[in-house]
Amino acid sequence: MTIGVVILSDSLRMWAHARGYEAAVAGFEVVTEVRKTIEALKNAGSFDERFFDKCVKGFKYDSEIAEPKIVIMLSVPRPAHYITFSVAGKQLAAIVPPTYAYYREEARRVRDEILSAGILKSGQQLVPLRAPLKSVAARVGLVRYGRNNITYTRSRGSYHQIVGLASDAPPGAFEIDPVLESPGLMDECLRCRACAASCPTGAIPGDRFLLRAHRCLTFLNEFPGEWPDWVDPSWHNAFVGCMKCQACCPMNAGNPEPEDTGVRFDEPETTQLLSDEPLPADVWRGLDLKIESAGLGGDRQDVVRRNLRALIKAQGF
Ligand code: B12
Ligand code: SF4
Ligand code: SF4
Repeated sequence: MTIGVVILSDSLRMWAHARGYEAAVAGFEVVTEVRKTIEALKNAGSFDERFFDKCVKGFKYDSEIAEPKIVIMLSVPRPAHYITFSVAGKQLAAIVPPTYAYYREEARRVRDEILSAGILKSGQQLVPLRAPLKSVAARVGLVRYGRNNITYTRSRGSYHQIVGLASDAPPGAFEIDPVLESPGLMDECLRCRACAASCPTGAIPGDRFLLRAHRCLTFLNEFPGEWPDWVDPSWHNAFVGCMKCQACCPMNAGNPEPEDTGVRFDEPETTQLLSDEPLPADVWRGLDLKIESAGLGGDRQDVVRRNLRALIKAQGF
């Protein structure tokens, strides 16, 4: 079965190409197809309840536009970054994996650029898509899944951010092509298991495709709470998130080295962050402002300090 899709109008294609992005446009009904797939997975008991409630239940599969007609899906190349901390006279480059730094800013910037490029007609709206972005992007053929459940493009491997937008621009303004019935796996994954072998937590299963997301380090370190007993302290490898199943992937071999956010914490500041004592509000505010300037907005004090302590211990400082 195929359902209607829209190929890029020439202006969007040229605009995206000039910036090194990839783009696809589809009728909004692709979002309903994704919703059905995720409901079927839920009904089959495929999700850990806690993970589903925190990360999937909230999707509205809609947008601010009452009657959206199309989705515009973009893949924007993103590097990893790092923030520097100072411990015992040594420097620690704490990795911030691709997409975290300046995440919201990137999505806003891309939308604003499309609006000002004159791709849509005057009066046509363009707003964030409130739906599972990988699932939609894979259905419209923009990306393919890796065994690690992260999506890939030919040019940037998995180091890219998916930006999803909805518009009331009529599909007729674009050329039409089929939407994939089911999302595709990269051919390379058929002969490779490097990511599954590198995942410290066993989140990438051998008996099914869907990630056991409640076991993913990222699920643990993006949210508050104690580390579960089964987490080995040596597993932590990033300031937030985890690089293990992307760093080992041959499809990421040509990607650039992590970029410096330019944010540095000197030894007294790092010591304050690492102490067990609650920080006075003004001290935390100063430290948090620095973290925000690395494009990591709104993280809680307990999350930041817990993650940093764990990373420093894992790196043997
Ligand atoms: C919730 C969430 C998480 C959760 C769950 C991750 C997951 N795999 O679902 C946690 C907190 C663990 C997480 C971790 C990470 N995340 Co995250 N996350 C999201 C979020 C908010 C929703 C993802 C989602 O929809 N999950 C629900 C599941 C059901 O969706 P799905 O994996 O697409 O499932 C489909 C497939 O399994 C498919 N399917 C089913 N059976 C089969 C069989 C085959 C063979 C195939 C091919 C497919 C297939 O059907 C499912 C339904 O459509 C999105 C942002 C957004 N708004 O969409 C970012 C997003 C997915 N995350 C992102 C990133 C970067 C990460 C991390 C890499 C961060 C890090 N560690 O550095 C890790 C990757 C972990 C991993 N191995 O997947 C990026 C991914 C970009 C990319 N290149 O794909 C996103 C898209 C944000 C963005 N805008 O760019 N994340
Ligand atoms: S490491 Fe191998 S199996 Fe995993 S996503 Fe990359 S190519 Fe696929
Ligand atoms: S991000 Fe880390 S913990 Fe999560 S699946 Fe990949 S390797 Fe495993």
